[in-house]
Amino acid sequence: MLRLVYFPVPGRAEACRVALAFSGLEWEDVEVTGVRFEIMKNNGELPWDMLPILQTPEGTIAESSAILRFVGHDVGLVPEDRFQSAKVDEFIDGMGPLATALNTTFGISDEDERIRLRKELFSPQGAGTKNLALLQRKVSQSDTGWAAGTDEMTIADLKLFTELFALFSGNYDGIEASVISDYPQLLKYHEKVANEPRIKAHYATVSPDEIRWTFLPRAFDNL
Ligand SMILES: N[C@@H](CCC(=O)N[C@@H](CS)C(=O)NCC(=O)O)C(=O)O
Repeated sequence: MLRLVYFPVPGRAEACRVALAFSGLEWEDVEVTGVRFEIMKNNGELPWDMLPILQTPEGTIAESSAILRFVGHDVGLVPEDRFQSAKVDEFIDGMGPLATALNTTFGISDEDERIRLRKELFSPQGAGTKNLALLQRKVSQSDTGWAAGTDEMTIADLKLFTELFALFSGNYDGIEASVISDYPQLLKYHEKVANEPRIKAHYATVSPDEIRWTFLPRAFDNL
């Protein structure tokens, strides 16, 4: 039995959740509060003091990308070809700066300041804007339309799709959904992934007023 432990939001666990859902393996989606997180941290249950973690019969795996690679092998979302597999890893590692840019706003408890910082991130010179432009360039350069230029959808697509578009769900105050309308190639990519049959089936029961609305086909049509 596998147990994926994270907070009750998509965040860094969503790609792993999707891969686990595809896997047919027996697994449990364990959503914890901040209090429970602190208890787990103080008990030494978190290898790197952070979530998500995946608890397996052999021990705990931390780091969302490591978990994603671990599960991805079981579901055919990691190419067998070594070059393609390396390109998938390259893409996943290359997404790091976007997460880092946002991390600077997470610990800010002053709401006005947090919103100001996030708006700055997506201002013309902001780090968020720079990263969205870079990601748009990457997907535009892909011959196949999949993030890492692979023949089929991979874990790089699960990570890009869930982590990028979740930013515009309204869960992050100061980040407006309209930001993404400046990136037509990212919106095209959104439709490719959202309409991939396994992804579409996975989110089929999500309604437009739920936090995962950004993963639905045509989610951004009315911007
Ligand atoms: N590099 C890690 C980052 C994980 C991370 O930032 N986790 C955050 C939640 S999204 C966390 O546990 N924050 C609690 C804290 O830092 O106290 C990964 O990708 O798994």
